[in-house]
Amino acid sequence: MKKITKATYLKWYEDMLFWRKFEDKLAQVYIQQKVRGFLHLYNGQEAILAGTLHAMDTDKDRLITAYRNHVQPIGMGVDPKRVMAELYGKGTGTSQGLGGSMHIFSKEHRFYGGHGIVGGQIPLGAGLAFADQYHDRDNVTITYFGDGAARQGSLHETFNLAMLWNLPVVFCVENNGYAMGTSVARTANHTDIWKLGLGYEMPCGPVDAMNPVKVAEAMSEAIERARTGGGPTFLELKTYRYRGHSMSDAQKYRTKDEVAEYQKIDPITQVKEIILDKKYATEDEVKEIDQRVKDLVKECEEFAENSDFPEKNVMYDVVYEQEDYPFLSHKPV
Ligand SMILES: Cc1ncc(C[n+]2csc(CCOP(=O)(O)OP(=O)(O)O)c2C)c(N)n1
Ligand SMILES: [Mg+2]
Repeated sequence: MKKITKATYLKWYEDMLFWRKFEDKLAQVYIQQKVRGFLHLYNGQEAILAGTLHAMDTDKDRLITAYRNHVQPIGMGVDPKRVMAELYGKGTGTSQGLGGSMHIFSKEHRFYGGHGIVGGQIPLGAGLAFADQYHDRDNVTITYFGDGAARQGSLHETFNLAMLWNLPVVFCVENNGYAMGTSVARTANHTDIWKLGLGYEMPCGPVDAMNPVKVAEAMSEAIERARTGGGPTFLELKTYRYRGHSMSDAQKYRTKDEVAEYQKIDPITQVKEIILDKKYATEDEVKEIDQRVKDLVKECEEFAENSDFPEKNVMYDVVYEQEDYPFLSHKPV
C-alpha cells in the first residue's frame, strides 16, 4: 500500500473540506432555485472517496457510482468549475448542462457517471472491468452503490458473472444506513451487507468508512488483488449521510441525536485532529487551507453564474440519429 504521510493527511483535509463546502454551496444555490431538479449530497461520506483515491492509480483505474455523484469526478481530476456549471445547467458544464446533478460524466477522467437507476451501475462497473480484462489492460474498476442497491437482483447477477470471469473490479456498498427513508434494518433479516459476498466466495468484509485510513487500507488490498489477477472484492463501507436523501426530505425517519452521534466521528475533524496532534500543520496553516477552499468554492460559483445556458440547438446534436430515420424534420438547419 502507498504510504500514508503528512502530505496525505494535508491533501485529505483540503480535498474533503472542499467537497464538503462545494456541496454546502450547492444546497444554498438550490434553495435559491439556481440549481434545479434532484440534488443528492455527499456530506459525511467524504472519507470513502479520500481513502479510495489514495489506493487507486487515477491515471488508469475507473470509477462509477450512483446519483450522489458530484465530488467523485472532482477527485478523479475533473475541473470543479465545470461540475458546478453542469449543476447550473450551463453550457460550460461537463455535459454542456444537459445532464445535471445525477449525470456527471467524464470519459477522459475515467469517471463513468452518475446513474439514477438504483443498482443500474453495478453491472456497468463489471462491464468496464470486463473490457479491461478482454484487452489485457491491468486497470481496475471501482463500483460504488448504496445499501438500497445492494438488495437489487442486478447485484446478484453481476456478482455471479464477476466471479465466474474473475473480473478486475472492486464492488463497494456505501452503507449510509438508509435508502431514502428506509433503514437497512427494515429491508433485510441481517444488516451485515458484506456477507452477500460469501455466497459467491468473493473476498468481502466491513470497513469503518468514517476514517479514510481504514478505507485506504481495505481499498489498497482489494485493488492490488484485482490488478494482479485475483478477481473481485466486495467491501461494505460503513458511513453516514448528514443531509437528507435529497433536498426535499423531512427526515422523519431519524433523530437529530443520531446525526449528531456520527458528526462526533466526522472524517474531516478526525483528519484535522491528526494534523494538529502530529504537528503536520499549525492552526494558522490550517486556516490558510480553509481560506483556499473557500476561495475555490467561490470561483466555482462565479464561473457557473457567469456561464451561458447552452444554445437550444445543442439538444438535437447530442441525441442518437441515423440518416434515414423518419422523424428528423424537426432538426433546425
Ligand atoms: C430501480 C429504482 N428503484 C427506485 C428508485 C427510487 N430511488 C431513488 S434513490 C433510492 C434509494 C437508494 O438508496 P441507497 O442505494 O441506499 O443510496 P443512497 O441514496 O443512500 O446513497 C430509491 C429507492 C430508483 N431511482 N431506481
Ligand atoms: Mg443508503
